[in-house]
Amino acid sequence: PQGQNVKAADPPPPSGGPGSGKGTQCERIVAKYGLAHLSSGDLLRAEVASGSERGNRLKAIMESGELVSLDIVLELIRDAMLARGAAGAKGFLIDGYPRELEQGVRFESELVPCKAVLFFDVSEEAMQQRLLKRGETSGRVDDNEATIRKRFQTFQQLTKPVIEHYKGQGKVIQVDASGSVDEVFGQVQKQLDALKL
Ligand code: B4P
Repeated sequence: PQGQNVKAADPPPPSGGPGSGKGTQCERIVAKYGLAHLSSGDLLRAEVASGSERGNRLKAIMESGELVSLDIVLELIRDAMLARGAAGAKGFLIDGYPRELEQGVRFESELVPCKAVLFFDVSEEAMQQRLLKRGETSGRVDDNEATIRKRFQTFQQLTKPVIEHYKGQGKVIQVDASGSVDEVFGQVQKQLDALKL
């Protein structure tokens, strides 16, 4: 399999609907636990910002609220893990991935098994409010009402089954993400401390 030389410790990939606060929590987690943070969304946005032809195609897909192709995301993540692993990362926190079951299956068979999956659970109403608030200043092509609706559908159809899959393996750490950033991080710390990363 490709990428067998990724040697760093198993990643706990965070999941959660769009606007659940995963990116926000990841920043705090890496600061405390010394993991390398890779966000599939950030990697994709960097590709878009490069102005490449592939980036332009990705931008259109992200604007529509759908998922970009499996192979492109896996390749971006693999390259980033190899780069960060070579730089001595002790483990990876992979943010926004896997977003469909096949992504998780291929990640674990081609790269490395994951240790845990963080799921930030919060209502669609709260997620929508957060995303619309961010949209006032973010300039992101997907922080608008129509795209947010589509992102929620994508989450229900494709990403929810990922959580069920990992629940079946006993790997899901579920966090109530309805509170403030500090309250949510308090719960995250309790759970991650128990994992002894
Ligand atoms: P992402 O970049 O993952 O976007 P996101 O779901 O909005 O999460 P993000 O981490 O940015 O926001 P957060 O919830 O922390 O994906 C964007 C698009 O890229 C996807 O739609 C898809 O097209 C593509 N993509 C990404 N990964 C992919 C993959 N694996 N496969 C295929 N396609 C992929 O924060 C949202 C807002 O809430 C922020 O403004 C934050 O400040 C606020 N907030 C956070 N916590 C809060 C709290 N506790 N209280 C109040 N506000 C809070």
